[in-house]
Amino acid sequence: MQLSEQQLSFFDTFGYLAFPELFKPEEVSWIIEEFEMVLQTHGEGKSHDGSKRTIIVPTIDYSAKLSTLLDDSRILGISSEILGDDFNYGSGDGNYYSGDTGWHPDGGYPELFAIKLAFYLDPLTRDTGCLRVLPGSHRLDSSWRTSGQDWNQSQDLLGISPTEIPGAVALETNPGDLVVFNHNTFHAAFGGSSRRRMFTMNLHKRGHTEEGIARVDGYLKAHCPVAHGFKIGGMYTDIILDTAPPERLKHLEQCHERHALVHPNDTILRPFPTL
Ligand SMILES: O=C(O)CCC(=O)C(=O)O
Repeated sequence: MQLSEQQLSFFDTFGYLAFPELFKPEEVSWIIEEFEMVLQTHGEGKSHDGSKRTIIVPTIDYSAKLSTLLDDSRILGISSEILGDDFNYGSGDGNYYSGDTGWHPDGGYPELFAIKLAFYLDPLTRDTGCLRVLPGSHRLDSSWRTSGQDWNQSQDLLGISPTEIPGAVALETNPGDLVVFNHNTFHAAFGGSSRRRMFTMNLHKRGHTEEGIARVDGYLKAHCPVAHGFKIGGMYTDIILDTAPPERLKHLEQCHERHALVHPNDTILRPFPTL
């Protein structure tokens, strides 16, 4: 799948893109089934009572079938066009969200480095917890950032609710839609249920220079499973590695290797499958 020049410009200008109905209903069925298996079997899904968010990192890595999302021509097309075809898969989380998520970015990189692919598994509207973004906030020199405002304090500071920030966009979604955003883009969700299902795939540029590799290492310090408190013995599970066709391995190689250097005490050394 190729992105048009307009889509690439839109992403560059606003820091997000939405892909309605990217996955067919029959695909959505198995995606939800596998997601539930991961949350219930590997995560704390069984004890989710809605009082707080239940999260697991990673998510697709625990399912051979969900791992194939990393081989999917639509995902590969979108991600390669934005990040280059040697992008790294930087893990991802699976959630039963509960309640609001305030405005925040996932990073503050000086140029495009990392994106999040977000799969929401329930129909969501602006009033029931859909993702919202502040378009253009991925740019460090945008007024969203330079103003120094804490957009979560808008009621006190500006007399408006954080749900009513002018210019914010509510990305209403149905299962099967995909939302992609730059890690720098401010995002939030308001009014959701106490069991809002969502998982992500985080992807970033492969490091080719000393500076690029240092940025990958910095990413691993903040975003890999162990950085979120999930000690799985490395960057990835055996499932995602051992079921990988050669093309997928390209996206796993660098983080697998760098994880052992960045988190030596939390890496159980295992051979990387041969490319
Ligand atoms: O859907 C949400 O509540 C927000 C998701 C989010 O903040 C994230 O994935 O970084």
